[in-house]
Amino acid sequence: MEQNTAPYREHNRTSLTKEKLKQGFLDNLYFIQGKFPTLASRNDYYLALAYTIRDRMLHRWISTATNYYESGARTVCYLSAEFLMGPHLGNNLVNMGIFGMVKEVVEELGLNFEELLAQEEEPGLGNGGLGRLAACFIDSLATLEIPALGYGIRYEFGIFEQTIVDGWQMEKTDKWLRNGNPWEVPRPEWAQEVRLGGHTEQYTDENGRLRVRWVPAKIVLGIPYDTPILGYRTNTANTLRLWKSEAPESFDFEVFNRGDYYGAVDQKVTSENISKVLYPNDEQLSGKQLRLEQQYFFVSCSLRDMLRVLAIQNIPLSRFHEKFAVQLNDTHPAIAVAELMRLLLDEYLVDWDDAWEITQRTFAYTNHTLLPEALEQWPLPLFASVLPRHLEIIFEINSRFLDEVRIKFLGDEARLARLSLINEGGERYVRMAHLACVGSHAINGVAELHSELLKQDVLKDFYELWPEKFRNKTNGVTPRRWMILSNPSLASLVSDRIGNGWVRDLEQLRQLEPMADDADFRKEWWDVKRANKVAFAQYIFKRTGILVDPESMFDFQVKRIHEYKRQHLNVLHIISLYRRLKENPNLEVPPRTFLFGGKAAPGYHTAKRMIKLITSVGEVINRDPDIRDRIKVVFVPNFNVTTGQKIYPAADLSEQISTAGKEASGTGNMKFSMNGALTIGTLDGANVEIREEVGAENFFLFGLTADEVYALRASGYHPYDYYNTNPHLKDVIDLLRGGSFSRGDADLFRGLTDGLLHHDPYLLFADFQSYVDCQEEVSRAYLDRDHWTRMSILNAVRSGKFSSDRSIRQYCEDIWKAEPVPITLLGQNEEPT
Ligand code: B1N
Repeated sequence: MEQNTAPYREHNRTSLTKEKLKQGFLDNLYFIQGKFPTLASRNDYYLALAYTIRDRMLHRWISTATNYYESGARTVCYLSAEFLMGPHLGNNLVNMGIFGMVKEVVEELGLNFEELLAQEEEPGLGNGGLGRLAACFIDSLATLEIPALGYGIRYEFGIFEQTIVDGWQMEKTDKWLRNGNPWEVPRPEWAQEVRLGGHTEQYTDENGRLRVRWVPAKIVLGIPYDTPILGYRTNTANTLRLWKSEAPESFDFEVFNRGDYYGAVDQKVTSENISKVLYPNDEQLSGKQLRLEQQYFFVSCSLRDMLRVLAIQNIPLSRFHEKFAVQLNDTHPAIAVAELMRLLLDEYLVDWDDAWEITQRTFAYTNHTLLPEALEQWPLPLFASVLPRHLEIIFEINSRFLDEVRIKFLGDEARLARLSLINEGGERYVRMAHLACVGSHAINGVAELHSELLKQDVLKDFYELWPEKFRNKTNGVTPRRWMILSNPSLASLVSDRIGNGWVRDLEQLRQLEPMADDADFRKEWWDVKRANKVAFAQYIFKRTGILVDPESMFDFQVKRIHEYKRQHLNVLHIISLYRRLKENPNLEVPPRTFLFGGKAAPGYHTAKRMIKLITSVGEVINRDPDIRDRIKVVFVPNFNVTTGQKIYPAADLSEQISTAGKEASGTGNMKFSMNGALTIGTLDGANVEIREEVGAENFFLFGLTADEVYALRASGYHPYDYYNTNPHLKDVIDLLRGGSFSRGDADLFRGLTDGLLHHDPYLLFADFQSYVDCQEEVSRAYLDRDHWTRMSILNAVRSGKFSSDRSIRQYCEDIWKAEPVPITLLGQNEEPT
């Protein structure tokens, strides 16, 4: 068929003049929504606008696909069980460079642009940092013009919506698809079949070779749903491909003909369950069969999809690893190692050694956590019942692997047991991190400290075996969403001075360093922050009914609620400050608003009680007439990408106070710093590198180091001694224990306080005094507005390292060996042939 798509470029639905945009918008309202302005709802308008923008993305998307097809380029496949994308509309406008124009168009039509943007339900297909990292990475891949696909699951219900009732977290299902999703295109023609359960059989093939056949108990279909991912002001539009599970037929005719109508429908329901809901556990393994099925489901669909592409491009199977670089985002997709082996061995009849070489050269693995409770292991019986053939393959991989270890470490039986893919201590488990390590050519942590600790601790034995596999790739975040889109006033202040080259090359922000000494610039900087705080204060009032003073310091801790992140340490300091203010009203401290946000896993009772602790302390302090104009405590409900976009620009202080050695990297810390917040933090995760970049004098450091934490634990940690010897700490704990923050109910926080007094696994008591002292330093610093603003500017302009563009460049050079493929738009210049 005719290849020339040039005529589409000036089409009503693609042209970028304001007139054509308006016309396109009204056409879409009429022809897609079936509405006329008199009857249209806000959602109709949002959808009409979204389709108008999507129409204008399609030419890049189709051109990108054509270019990749014709160049046969090496492609990065990012496999992730989570993609926390956030709303698409605003981001697409920014990346196309038409944000301002579209705003004008919408306003000229008499509509409220902000309202339409706010109408989009964010696709919350992730828990926290790991899922959001995947989203930042696919943004950077497109911006750097790297051929790439994100592969994941199209959960029908994303991360639950949090409401706060009587101070407690309540969960509501996230029905993000209820009003339709204009950004995705289903591709049923590329559906894949996935087998599950059943058993294996041996048979002899026509050449007399013994082979294995998997006889599954059920088959489900994976339907790909594609979403275009634009680069920032490039022609590239890559693809996020998410799989939805369906039953192969709407009726199982065999069952139906037996008269079992309900049984047939039942099978349909079970199949659809696989992609139904995101597991809301962050850093906690669930061990549920459905979770393993989800992981295998999307991995199998994705690998088969790659094989499909290989076939249509006529690339021989032996070059699979040259065509594709597949990144495993933590162990959630690690079953891919066994699945690619199975596909090659059983379905393509490749020899073991060749299959293994292809597999190892294809995969690379990113570890995201040192927490033992997050390391995925599957009980053997469960694994065997879902993936019987994969278990056999894993046993074979293990047996060959352990032979290699035996040669290298002759007679070291303990080491063999530690390295084995099977945990044999008591109940037997498949260790997914070990499978990922063995099946990959590169293994990386997500911040320098984390990568070092991996080598010393969790993956020590693998490091000693294969030191050459280990890398560090410090995380990053995309400045498109986290600066331009969320903080437009700061972005234009910056661009007014140094142009907009910084958006693709964040290190250019350093050109602004001298401006920290310019009083006029500092005033403008402060005014931007102040306006963002006013806007956020209004948002808080609308959401919680709490009035906060934009003059006060906005001190944020937003992230998943977890003991290791120590939101309760923050609360202990608040109580200590409250006490001191009651005792000494003349204490010279600046007014401060302590803000918290984050979700607790629904089954994590301690985390839920930490939320109740925050809201309870807030209730007392916010009502106390002596104090409420000096400090306030606010829990911002339902922290997600959308609320994050309002929070980071409004922050003065960023709380990054995890126990050293526990937070792999953190990425919120980077978003705060980029937006001019100062950090109070421990030497943990990427905090270490943030402090290095912004300068120790512009960072509030406290607490034990990872080495000191380790040594203290080894020498015996006795939290009770801190309570007995530190009267301030004792007062704080006693207030909690006495019921001062629970309307006299001494039991409400008993579990929390007893846990701290007797175990305190995250060393709050050991770090308490250092934290309180450091907070005093923060307060003093805030009183000197000029100096604070200087530090704020230096934080932002020295955060260039933390662009995800830098992370992705390093992955491309060091792990993926992937090169940019600039996209020629079809119908422009010469036609690709
Ligand atoms: O990954 C982020 C890091 O910045 C954070 O420090 C780290 O905590 C986070 C099981 C996880 N690690 N592990 C998870 C998420 C969901 C799940 O089911 C584990 N998340 C992290 C990005 O590197």
